Amino acid sequence: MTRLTDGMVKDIIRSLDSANEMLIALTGMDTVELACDAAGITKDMIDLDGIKVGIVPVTSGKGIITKFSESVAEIVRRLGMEASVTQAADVTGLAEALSAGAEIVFMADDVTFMAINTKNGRFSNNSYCTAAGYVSALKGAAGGLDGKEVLVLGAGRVGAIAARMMTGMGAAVTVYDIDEERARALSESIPVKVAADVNAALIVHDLVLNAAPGAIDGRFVKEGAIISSPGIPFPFDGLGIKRAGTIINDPLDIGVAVMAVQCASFSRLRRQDAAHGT
Ligand code: PYL
Repeated sequence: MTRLTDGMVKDIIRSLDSANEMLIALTGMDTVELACDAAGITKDMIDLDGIKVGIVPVTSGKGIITKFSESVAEIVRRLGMEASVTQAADVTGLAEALSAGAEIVFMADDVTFMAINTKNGRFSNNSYCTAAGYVSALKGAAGGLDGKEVLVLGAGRVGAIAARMMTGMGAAVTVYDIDEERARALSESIPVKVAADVNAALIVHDLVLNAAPGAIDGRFVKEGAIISSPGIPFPFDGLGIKRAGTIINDPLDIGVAVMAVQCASFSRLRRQDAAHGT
């Protein structure tokens, strides 16, 4: 997982409105609808208003990323929840959030980013939720994935989860990873094909979920391709942007929104029977 930097995070808050507009235009869903879809519920099944959320800065490893916690808080506020960043960091910050009655607590070190439901201890993970969010975005932009061919770039945490989800939705998934062994290992646990050459695979796929850290050579992006590409750094050159029909990308928004909705669903669902697979 590529670690965010201060520079990548500094503009998130001011770009949230346009990111939401982009989502509606490209997928037909706003951030709340997409987050619910990814969490396996519908908006009418949950009341997000006023849920108390604490975001606790964590100083371990490479330390605090400027405005990371504030960005998470703002993304969560836009879902209707009442989010605040604790004054203290680490364990003292966790104690502060719990004492303030937080129903959900967000914390991230350099390896794991999670949202914990304090009512029952269940938790959401950023890798799972980012994969689910970007699968929902691709599904929305493509008008469904059942019976469609999808290329997944990267068989790491996000790519492997996304590949598993999309095969479960009836997509014919091909996976490429720079470490072919990792792609092969995945193909032994789920019915995916393995691509040996990234450019040969890109040029024949209309639907792509990019969960790899490297840059993409725009010359091989198929004309009009729909590309769902979480995270940072933004991997497309000018030619890639020109050739693609749709590129869905953000540094943090979708993953955090799915975490918040999924974590809230662990204690707030109106109708337990209707929830399907989260
Ligand atoms: C959650 C992001 C998405 C991509 N990479 C992940 C990352 O950068 N993780 C590190 C987050 C560190 C946060 C720091 C703080 O400010 O509390 N511990």
